[in-house]
Amino acid sequence: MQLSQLTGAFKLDGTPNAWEEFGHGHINSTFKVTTDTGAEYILQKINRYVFHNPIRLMSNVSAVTEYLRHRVEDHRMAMNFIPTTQGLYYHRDEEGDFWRMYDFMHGFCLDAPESDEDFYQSGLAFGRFQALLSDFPADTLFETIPEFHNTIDRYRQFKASVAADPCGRAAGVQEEIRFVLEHEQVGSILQEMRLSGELPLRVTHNDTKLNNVLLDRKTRKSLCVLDLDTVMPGLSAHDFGDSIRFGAATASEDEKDVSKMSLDLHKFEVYTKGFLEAATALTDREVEVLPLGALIMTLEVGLRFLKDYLDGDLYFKTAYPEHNLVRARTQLKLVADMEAKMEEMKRIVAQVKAAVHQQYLEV
Ligand code: GN1
Ligand code: MG
Repeated sequence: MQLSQLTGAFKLDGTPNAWEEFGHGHINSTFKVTTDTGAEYILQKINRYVFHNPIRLMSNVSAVTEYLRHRVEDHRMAMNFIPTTQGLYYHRDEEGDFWRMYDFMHGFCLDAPESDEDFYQSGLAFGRFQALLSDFPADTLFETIPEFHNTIDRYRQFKASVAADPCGRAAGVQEEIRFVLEHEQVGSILQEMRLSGELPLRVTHNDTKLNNVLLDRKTRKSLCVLDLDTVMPGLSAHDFGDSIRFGAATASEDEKDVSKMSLDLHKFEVYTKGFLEAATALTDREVEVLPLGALIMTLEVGLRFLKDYLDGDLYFKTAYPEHNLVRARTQLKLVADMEAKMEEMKRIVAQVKAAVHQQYLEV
């Protein structure tokens, strides 16, 4: 497939005269395209093995970005997708692959925070995303991955894998299985609150890691969040929780020495500050359950790694045979540490909330 053939389908400023592979994403194929007028774009092929319905995915992404674009003061704070000559936000090529284009965004992303300020900026970016979309009708969005954070369903699937034990691995991980099963009740709390309507359905990002935040090159302040493919209806506590699981941990997700894994309460506070300063539309109940969001997201991911280990490593890419088990153990260790620090997390959230409230009164 000639790239020039693809870019011809989109309404661009000028004629493309240069393109190169861009970034290091693991899901979509990405190219940077420049035209003879100097305009710069990103061209991306959507991975259809991961996303089964690219048309509905693009309808989510375009609806959300369009909504955001009308609510930000600087155009660099929202992605801008380019329509095709037919007025669509995707082009389907002869091989059935789906492509999209958007304006190239100047800035940079980090894989890990280099300072408290970086992590604070990440909290601000995801909090702002939450606030800007607080009036967007979340239930009009399509679930790009159905039942993604439905922990009740995740437990059902987990028990089925334990019972089937297709690789004969269950006997070797009894302690981990017991830990997961003992946490079923706490693991289901948010899903039950979602079902009862106690927590509102929000537009959630579902991949709230720092490397999805675009930072300004000069000021290093966060501009916007990228990678909107998993945007769908969900709970604000999930987005907060996944940022904490990943960014406020003292070790990486696949650290083999579990004794190195714990929750860094200072980092927890830094992120909470950014998130709550920006996510001004959350209800009191939503703010109250944020620490629970951190614990439940970590438990959910630990359960998914352990289930995948039992299934024979079908879902997550692994670099060595025990990789999923190692990941599961570090996540479960982090769950245990979060449980021990639950009261402190709650205290920090309440304190930050009061301080943010005070700031607003003083302005
Ligand atoms: C997967 O590949 P990545 O990092 O974008 C997974 C997340 C997990 C994460 C654990 C679509 O995300 O849910 O939290 O691995 N994404 C999907 O590292 O399943
Ligand atoms: Mg991702």
